[in-house]
Amino acid sequence: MQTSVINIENIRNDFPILKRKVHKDKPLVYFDNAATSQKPIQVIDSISNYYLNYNSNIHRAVHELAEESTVAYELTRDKVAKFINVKNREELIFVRGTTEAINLVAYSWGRQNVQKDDIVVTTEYEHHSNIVPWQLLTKEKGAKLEYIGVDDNGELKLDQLDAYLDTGKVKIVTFSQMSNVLGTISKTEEIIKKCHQKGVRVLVDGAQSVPHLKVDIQKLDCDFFAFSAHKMLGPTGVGVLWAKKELLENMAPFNAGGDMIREVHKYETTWNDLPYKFEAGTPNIADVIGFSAALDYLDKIGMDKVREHEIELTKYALDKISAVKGIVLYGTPDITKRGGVISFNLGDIHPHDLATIIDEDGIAIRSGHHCAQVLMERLDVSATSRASFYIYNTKEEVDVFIRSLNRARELFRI
Ligand code: C6P
Repeated sequence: MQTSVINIENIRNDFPILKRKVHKDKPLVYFDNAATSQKPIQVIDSISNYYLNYNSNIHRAVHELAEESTVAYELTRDKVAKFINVKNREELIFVRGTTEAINLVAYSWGRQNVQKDDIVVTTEYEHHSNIVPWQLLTKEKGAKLEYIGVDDNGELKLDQLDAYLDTGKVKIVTFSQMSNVLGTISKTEEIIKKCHQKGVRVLVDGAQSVPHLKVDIQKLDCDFFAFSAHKMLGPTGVGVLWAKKELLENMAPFNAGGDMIREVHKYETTWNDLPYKFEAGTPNIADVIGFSAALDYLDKIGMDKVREHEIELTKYALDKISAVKGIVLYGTPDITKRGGVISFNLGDIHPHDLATIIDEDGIAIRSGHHCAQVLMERLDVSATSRASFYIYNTKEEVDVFIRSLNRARELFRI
């Protein structure tokens, strides 16, 4: 059950859900990790331990439980800082997920900094979360939203970025470090450098990259970075926005209410210090604490090994799936330029039909537009099927998947 890199058997023992059967007697093959990953027992235990033993609100009371929960919540912030190499912990804001992080930037930074006729640049392979907030902003401001195109290999056409930057009107460039459909890994550092040479801000959507690659914020030197805990063994409802301190200090709050204030008077309020200025109301305490255990888990394996394992598994899967009659694959065949995500179509089987058939064999994949309809238009398809891997997936599971695809192919006489 090994790849050459990590001991998957030990890892799988930590994930109770992987022992369950679906459709009565079929072992679960979970290939929908780009949507959300499974959770190890360490994460589940840490959340129940919080509720069983020290459930209480944070940053408010002085009693022992409140002290314990505040310490545990703030410890996660320190761990996130270490995990993605952030220097100042106060630059890390807990939000509900990548979607909320991007909305926060579009709302708070965008409304102050983007004006009529300015340009916001995104890409054709963005998730809707990195398109719609910018549509709202640019429409409101009379600004323009432009797209960096995707070439036939599934890579960004960076000459188009150069052309946009040359107009002198671009205020922010926002793109995902790894596409959730094609798996393409963006040339992140190159894009950031190009933008900064022209004084343009950069937001990186790390929803698909942080779970699978070693990310170093200080090295990247972007301006904003967003990701979600639930795609990296953590609970749902927790995400992180990192932003440079001077930007956060000059931005207006996103949500207003408790904890984000210093003083409230009848008609005036002053804001709390960072990061609390952007964490209004009682946060998702239990799940932030659970996220700590997820970070420990990944740290223990090592992100280099996570990546190596996925390269080996994806290469194996690409070799096998390419041989399936009628298969159409999207994205680059160059394994060094992509993550563990394989989008495909099989003959003229609708992806939802295909996903339903292979689900009968216990295989969970995603089908549809993957919240990336702009990319679907670019690929000239209405939908694709998508298999996405993580640390607990095996070559044996890939074999089951390929057998199931061939069963579907035979059913449809392809
Ligand atoms: N993509 C997928 O199946 P949230 O839902 O806020 O945690 O993450 C949104 C998001 C933003 N950017 C990228 C690149 C993403 O992949 C996602 C989530 C999932 O592809 C669910 S739609």
